[in-house]
Amino acid sequence: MKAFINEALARNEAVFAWVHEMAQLCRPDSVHWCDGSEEEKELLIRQCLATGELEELNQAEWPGCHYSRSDVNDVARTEQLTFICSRDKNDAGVTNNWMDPQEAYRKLGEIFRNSMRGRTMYVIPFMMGPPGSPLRKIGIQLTDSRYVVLNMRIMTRAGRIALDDLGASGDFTRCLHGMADLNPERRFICHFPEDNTIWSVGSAYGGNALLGKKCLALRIGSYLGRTQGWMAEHMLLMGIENPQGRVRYVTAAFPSQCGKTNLSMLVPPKSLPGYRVWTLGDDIAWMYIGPDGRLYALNPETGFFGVAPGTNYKTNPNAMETIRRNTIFTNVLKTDDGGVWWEEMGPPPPHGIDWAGKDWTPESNRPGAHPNSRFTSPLVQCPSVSPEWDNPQGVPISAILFGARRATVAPLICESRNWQHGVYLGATMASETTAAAVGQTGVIRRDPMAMLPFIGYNVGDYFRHWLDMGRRLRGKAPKIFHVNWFRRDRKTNKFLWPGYGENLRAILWALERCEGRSKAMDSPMGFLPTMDALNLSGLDMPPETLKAILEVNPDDWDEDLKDQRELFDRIGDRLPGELRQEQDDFARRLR
Ligand code: OXD
Ligand code: MN
Repeated sequence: MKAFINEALARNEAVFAWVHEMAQLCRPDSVHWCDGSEEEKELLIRQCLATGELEELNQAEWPGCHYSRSDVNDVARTEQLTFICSRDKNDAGVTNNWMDPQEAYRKLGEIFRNSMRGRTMYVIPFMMGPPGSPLRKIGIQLTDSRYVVLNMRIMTRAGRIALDDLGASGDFTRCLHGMADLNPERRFICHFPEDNTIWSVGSAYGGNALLGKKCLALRIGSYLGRTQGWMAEHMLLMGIENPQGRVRYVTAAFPSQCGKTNLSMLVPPKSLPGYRVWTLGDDIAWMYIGPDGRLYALNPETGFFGVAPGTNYKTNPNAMETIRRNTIFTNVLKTDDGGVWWEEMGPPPPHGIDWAGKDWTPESNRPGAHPNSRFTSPLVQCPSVSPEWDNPQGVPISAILFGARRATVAPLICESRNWQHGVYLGATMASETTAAAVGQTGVIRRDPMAMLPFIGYNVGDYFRHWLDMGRRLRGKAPKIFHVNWFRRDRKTNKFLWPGYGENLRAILWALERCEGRSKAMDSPMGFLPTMDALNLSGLDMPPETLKAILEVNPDDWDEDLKDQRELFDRIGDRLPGELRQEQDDFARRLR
């Protein structure tokens, strides 16, 4: 290891100087440079088992898997403590919390000061995006959490590979992370887009602490994407192979916990023989315009940080297979035989230790797993992993889906009239909130492009960037659709659409539309499948139900339009006029 460090430091003055400066601030007892080797992983795991940071699972049943329980106050993203620290407040925009950069460095600096005494500071060089990709980015994360190191090793290309790629360059994202005392009062996740820097303190939760993910790949990524002409989006990436063997690629943006992981690993229903889904990513897509003028996408990550509850062999068999090995389970229930369990996984065990470390039985009357409990698993373990998953060029995109969780209002699927209208549909997305972020669940909030908590700059400028990308794609832009798998019956409140594998039916219609095939009818919101256009073979769906799922009811939209207008008004003068125009046109069509 020594040789590796010396080599790296001899080559890169900027890395050395920065690590030194941060170590002076945090004062760890020692500094460990992560090389990404298997020996290093074994060592970290042994140490974690000794300190209790990880618990052993039954290695015969769950080979290479470990269990982690977080602090009970540290179980989800904390959006209220997440800041964009641009020099000008207006550059953060109305959807972000803002802190003056100097103030943020000072405030967090005080919390970081001496906070690693008695601990080791790990230096994790990591790469987002496949080696050789025009979009790949290098980050270096400093952290005093071994759990974070082990997770980063799954979620990113971590270690030597990243430092080698960086060479002598100073072009890397400076990611400082520290647990401090895990006190929510002293927890801040700050992004300094103009400095390509992230400081996160007081949390070890994935979305707050694995800085390659939301912080770099989305917030800093979206900022870099705008300045460099590409896009960082909260989207899954999947391939759909038809019975003739042709694969087309789709990205889909859904808010957290709305089924991106399930959709990306979808197993086609038996009644759609010959189709196959290929998984490339379940959370983040980076997109750029390729040499042929088309939009290409790649997944910057190498793993899944998926929501456990609700995952089972019916809802997502590919995820269940993926997580059988080399997985870190966080805040699920640990069974007495060294296994794991969560709500809806299958029959509950008679007894276990719950996510908060307490005895649990099915009679306990509270969840055994935290609703935002997670698995961290390598992407390559997924049975449906696409052979293209680490193609440095990415894959060409045929369709973009914007999806929301809405009990009413939005139809199963709706095709936008053109790119600009599609951007409007994305910009005005709204969804019911979930447990992925601290706060009330189940309330409707506007979540533009499912990026509300992740846009690293002014949302008005973000919309402008989307419109500009469409212009640059000049007729080669993918078609944009809005989807909603979560519509409910007005009377019974039951879901109208079966979801999961059956969602493929809506996507197949979208892909046919991309090729100018299949039938559609006009509606105020956009084009809907005609009653006979969706392939519903083998699905027992009464026509009334289908009609209810596809309904666009002007009365329902009144409230929503008001709320959309409020968002647009709040955005103010950075809102592109084109979107206001689209909104007016929509209102007119509804009337
Ligand atoms: C996630 C999230 O973890 O969106 O992917 O919260
Ligand atoms: Mn996400």
